[in-house]
Amino acid sequence: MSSPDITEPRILVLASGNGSNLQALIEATNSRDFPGSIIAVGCNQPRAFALERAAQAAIETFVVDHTEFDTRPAFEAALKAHIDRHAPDLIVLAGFMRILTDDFVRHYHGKMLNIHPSLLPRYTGLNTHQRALDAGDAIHGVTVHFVTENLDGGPAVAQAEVLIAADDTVTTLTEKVRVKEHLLYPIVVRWFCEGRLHLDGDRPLFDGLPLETPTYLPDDAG
Ligand code: NHR
Ligand code: GAR
Repeated sequence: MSSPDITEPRILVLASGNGSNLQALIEATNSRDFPGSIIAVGCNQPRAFALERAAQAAIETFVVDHTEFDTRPAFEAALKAHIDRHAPDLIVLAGFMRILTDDFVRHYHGKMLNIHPSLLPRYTGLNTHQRALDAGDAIHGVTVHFVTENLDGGPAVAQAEVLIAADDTVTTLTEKVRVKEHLLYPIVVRWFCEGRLHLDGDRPLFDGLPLETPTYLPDDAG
């Protein structure tokens, strides 16, 4: 048995709800060859199921309830104190539902990833599945991107697509996209932990080379 690598990247996950993406990351990082570990999970919702998933996996948790703060900066100062106490190398937003201020995001520049349920730049913001259906799109999907001041507009790292069927509803489409999220996020987090993925200003680099187009996992379902 080899001893754990003390330089292993420290991953901190922020979530607000169910935490199925957190679960996928817990399972991936539990694999003995994963080059990083989840050292803490933070939530803004005291009742988020993500907290139970973390506790089940013996991962430290913290809650910063945004309703207890008068302003976004006050909420974020408390959040930042918790995050910095854990000294993470990477912050992973996994269904985290609070918009973050420019100052907060700049403080973690190049160290924060988000998974967004659309093929960005299409459908920034909320209700992405409904909007893709309303638009009559044939293809939908998910994007992992670096978080910047530009809401859902930070540099994309990877995307996975799903085909929209004529009988898809928000429920079925959400589920199809969720399956891809659980595949894609651990892959990108692994790249980051392996030191293959960097943000150079506003340009993502993969193995030191500009990542011009996001890696694309085609849908095999249709
Ligand atoms: N912050 C910055 N600066 N940049 C990004 O790219 C961010 C971010 C914070 C969160 C996730 C994002 C998504 O993937 C994310 C990306 C919440 C909202 C939102 O409107 C929008 C985008 C995202 C997350 N939140 C409402 C708010 O007032 C609250 C909504 C609710 O609680 O249900 O913060 O989609
Ligand atoms: C995921 O689909 C994620 O892409 C989306 O919320 C879901 C969280 O699910 N994120 C956003 O909409 C961010 N605004 P989970 O809690 O089961 O991982």
